[in-house]
Amino acid sequence: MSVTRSACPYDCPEGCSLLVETDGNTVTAITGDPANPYTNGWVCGKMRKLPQAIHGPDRILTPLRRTGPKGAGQFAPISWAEAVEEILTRWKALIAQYGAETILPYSYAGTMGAVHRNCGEGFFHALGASRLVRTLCSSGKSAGWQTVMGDSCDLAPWDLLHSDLILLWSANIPATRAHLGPILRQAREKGTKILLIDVYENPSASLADGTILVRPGSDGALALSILQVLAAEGLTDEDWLAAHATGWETLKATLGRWTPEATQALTGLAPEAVRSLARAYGRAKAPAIVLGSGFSRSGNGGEATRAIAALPAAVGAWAKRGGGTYGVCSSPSLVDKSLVKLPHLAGSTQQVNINRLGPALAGEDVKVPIHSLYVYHANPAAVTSDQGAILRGLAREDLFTIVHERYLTDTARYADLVLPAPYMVETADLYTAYGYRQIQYVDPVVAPPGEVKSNWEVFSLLARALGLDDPHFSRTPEDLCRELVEKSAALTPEEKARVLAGEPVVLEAPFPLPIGTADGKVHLADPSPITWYPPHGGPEPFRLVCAPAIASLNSSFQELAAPSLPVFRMNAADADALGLAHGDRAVCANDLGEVVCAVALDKAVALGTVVAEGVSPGQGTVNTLTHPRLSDLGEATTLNDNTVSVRPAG
Ligand SMILES: Nc1nc2c(c(=O)[nH]1)N[C@H]1C(S)=C(S)[C@@H](COP(=O)(O)OP(=O)(O)OC[C@H]3O[C@@H](n4cnc5c(=O)[nH]c(N)nc54)[C@H](O)[C@@H]3O)O[C@H]1N2
Ligand SMILES: Nc1nc2c(c(=O)[nH]1)N[C@H]1C(S)=C(S)[C@@H](COP(=O)(O)OP(=O)(O)OC[C@H]3O[C@@H](n4cnc5c(=O)[nH]c(N)nc54)[C@H](O)[C@@H]3O)O[C@H]1N2
Ligand SMILES: [Mo]
Repeated sequence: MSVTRSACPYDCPEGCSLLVETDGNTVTAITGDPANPYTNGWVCGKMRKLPQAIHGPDRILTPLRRTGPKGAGQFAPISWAEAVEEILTRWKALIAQYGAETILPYSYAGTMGAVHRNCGEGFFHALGASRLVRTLCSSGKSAGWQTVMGDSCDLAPWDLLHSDLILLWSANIPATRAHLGPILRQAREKGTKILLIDVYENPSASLADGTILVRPGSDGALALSILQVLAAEGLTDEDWLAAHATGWETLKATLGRWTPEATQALTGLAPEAVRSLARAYGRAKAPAIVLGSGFSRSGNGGEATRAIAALPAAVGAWAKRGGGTYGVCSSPSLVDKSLVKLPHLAGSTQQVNINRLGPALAGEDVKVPIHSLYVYHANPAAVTSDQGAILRGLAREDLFTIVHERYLTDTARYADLVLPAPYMVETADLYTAYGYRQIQYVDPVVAPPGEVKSNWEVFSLLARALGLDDPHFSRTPEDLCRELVEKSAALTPEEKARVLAGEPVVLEAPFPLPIGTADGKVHLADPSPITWYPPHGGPEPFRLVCAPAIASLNSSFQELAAPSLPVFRMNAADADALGLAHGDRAVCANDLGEVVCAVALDKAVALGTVVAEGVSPGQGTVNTLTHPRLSDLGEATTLNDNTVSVRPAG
């Protein structure tokens, strides 16, 4: 038995450092590495189960060619030479007919490694393919934050030990920030008050003193009401605002519109509840907001982020240790990923927004029609909005689809060619966490099984086959990681040496945190005073929200799950009015389609709201009901901004 250091590759703020136990060929256990003080020797249940996935019976081990109808999942093994030859022949013919923009790469966050996540971008730039605008997750939040705070980063998780009031705002700690749990418990033991602000009583409620249930899409209005009360009751820090903010007087002049009475119909909150929340926030010594992303996946998500970002400024929280926000931008870029993404090779090719794959495959949004789709470390048939449109697109006979995957995902089932992909223990890469300032280089722990090739290996192979002779494509991931570390402007020579020796390196957040705007000030009215406007919404009576599940990560870990009906949570009074009891089957519907689900009533949910935790495999999942509309700022997903009707299943 041997134990080797590795790192979690998944798209999760925790960025855990791992110890991987093997018997030489087989991974027998995965635990947390105590050398990373935040991971602190333990990892989530998903990661502990990963060895079963790595050595699972359904793992794809060779390239596969489709032998049945698209979507049927019938394939026969072929060699890499045959797979590359087929890609070359089909792409050359398509490029001759339509130009290289007819090829659309589709990738998101199956792996967060600096090399394997980003290397396809360089390849597709060199090829001249269409460009994917990757705004599937929290770009609305980032864009809203940027207008107020510029490139500012926020607190380190352990800084919250200095806070005396923590608002868990649209964040599911046990699911997506598990290592914050012990910190929050410790803070609470010292007397810190913790409140959850969400559309349902997510598992974070167990860490909080109370839950405030808001209507989806109303968070910006709630934040403006808090600002209104703070200003009206003299709870703002005028000295800090005068020295460190611009636009406060302009914003303040608009706040009369946002009294708790005026926003009650939007948020569903009694004015007194908002006043007492505002007073608690205004009187706290060092209030912190742990800000998740769910609220921002909305047509008004960018503006809502601006309103929430104004709160710590209004009370001067950034000047107090433990005051401010955690979870917005928790790490500056520690390495320059353009070394892998090669933006200098990008031409002015057409762009396709990642959220609009369905429309793009139907010929909308594009000048050059898409006739080939190359999917790697993403599962759009499951996770991207408007599943119906995506499945119709993937079923097109005139679409040549290649999917680089580890098992037959919903997307891979529609591929013409499937290429076998690795788990992180089989590759070298450099990981930078996004929930705190951490960086770790990892070597492979075991050899890849069968004919498995990493993202980098496949793109190098295709680059050579296509005659893209840039010497970049002959490099190795190890060599690229070394250069990324050596050229880092954020690390000291000593830190670089530790990273290159394979140690997890964790950095502190400076105090006070520098404000990352050009003038070093928080912008409260630039380009316009912060406001609230309605989300996209829709005509159906219930608002549908997607929330993370504890046992899966988007569609990752589905390889370990048994197929099941999607579970939709509702408010008990709403369910009662529809004649629905806990566990009943119901149909949720809107103009995009219908989903049969099991209704759960065992957790409090805001009135008029339906919550779908996780993404279930197969057709007719929650993303059947999510529109491919974009957010106000950042062109982001609006996954949480849809309406549905609900009826008992007949
Ligand atoms: N176990 C697990 N871990 C994960 C993931 C997972 O799916 N499962 N996903 C990973 C990824 S890709 C990401 S981006 C992060 C996400 O991590 P977070 O940012 O913490 O999670 P979100 O998906 O944004 O959802 C958090 C909460 O937002 C709430 N919410 C939705 N709409 C609204 C609203 O309008 N207002 C309010 N106040 N709350 C709302 C949901 O009910 C949910 O409880 O976690 C990562 N880690
Ligand atoms: N309904 C609903 N929809 C959602 C969400 C939700 O909570 N609910 N979450 C949204 C969010 S926040 C995000 S970020 C997106 C995430 O969307 P995606 O980035 O598509 O994430 P996953 O569903 O985790 O799928 C990643 C796939 O990459 C594969 N993979 C992993 N490592 C590698 C590798 O090294 N190489 C290759 N080729 N493949 C690899 C995995 O097997 C997996 O199938 O989903 C969004 N969609
Ligand atoms: Mo995400």
